[in-house]
Amino acid sequence: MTTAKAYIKGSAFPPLSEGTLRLYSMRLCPFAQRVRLVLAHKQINYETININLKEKPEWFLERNPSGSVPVLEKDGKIVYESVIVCQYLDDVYPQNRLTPSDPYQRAQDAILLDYYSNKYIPNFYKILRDQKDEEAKDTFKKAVQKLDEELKARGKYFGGSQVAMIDFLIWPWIERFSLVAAVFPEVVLSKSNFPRLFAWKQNMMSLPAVKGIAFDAEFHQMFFQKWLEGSAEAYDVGL
Ligand code: GSH
Repeated sequence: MTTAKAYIKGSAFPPLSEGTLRLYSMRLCPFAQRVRLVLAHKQINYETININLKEKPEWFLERNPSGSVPVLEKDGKIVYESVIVCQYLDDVYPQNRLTPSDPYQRAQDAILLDYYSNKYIPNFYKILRDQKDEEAKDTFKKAVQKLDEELKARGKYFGGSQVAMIDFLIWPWIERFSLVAAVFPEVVLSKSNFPRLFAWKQNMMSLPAVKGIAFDAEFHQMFFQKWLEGSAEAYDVGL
């Protein structure tokens, strides 16, 4: 749920009923968004408990000692780390399967995800923190080019003709792309700069799972500003 206020340190544990699947999340967290996309795509019912990540409730830290969202809980079983949670959901709820059955394709997707996790995501944040970080900008631009290039061989989606897990794992930082483009205009995600990635973005935005939970650029900007300032208010922005 994107309209529920975050639970903060000292708040009582919200009772969890038997058989209910619960996601500990944060409304603007891109890692949690990966899980929300998979849940939406697979049409799985769940409840959301948003967490104030500046002042975390004790019961949240008991569930994931590293203190990060997303965390999944059901009937005493707890799973965290976004990629692991997404994979777990695809294994437990086989409808609308997202993981390729071909081991070679799975390996190719894992290689792309590894590249994305090491070259794109960290530099995305480095650029936002320091617009003059030329090394970050250079690596980030190469990563965007690489995504565009990959789509030449892969097709409409990174998953080929159908959306796959790799698409949902990549999506959240493309939804937030305008944050970086605003300070690094060379990478504006236009049809002329990165035609395939641009088309992919349009294709993704037409999917019900993506449409249902996307925030617009202004909203991301509003959250990001407060987050950079280290404000505890970031987590309830817009509510
Ligand atoms: N590797 C983790 C994953 O993939 O789930 C990263 C998750 C992550 O960094 N989540 C952020 C978080 O919980 C919010 S977007 N930060 C709070 C903290 O680490 O203290």
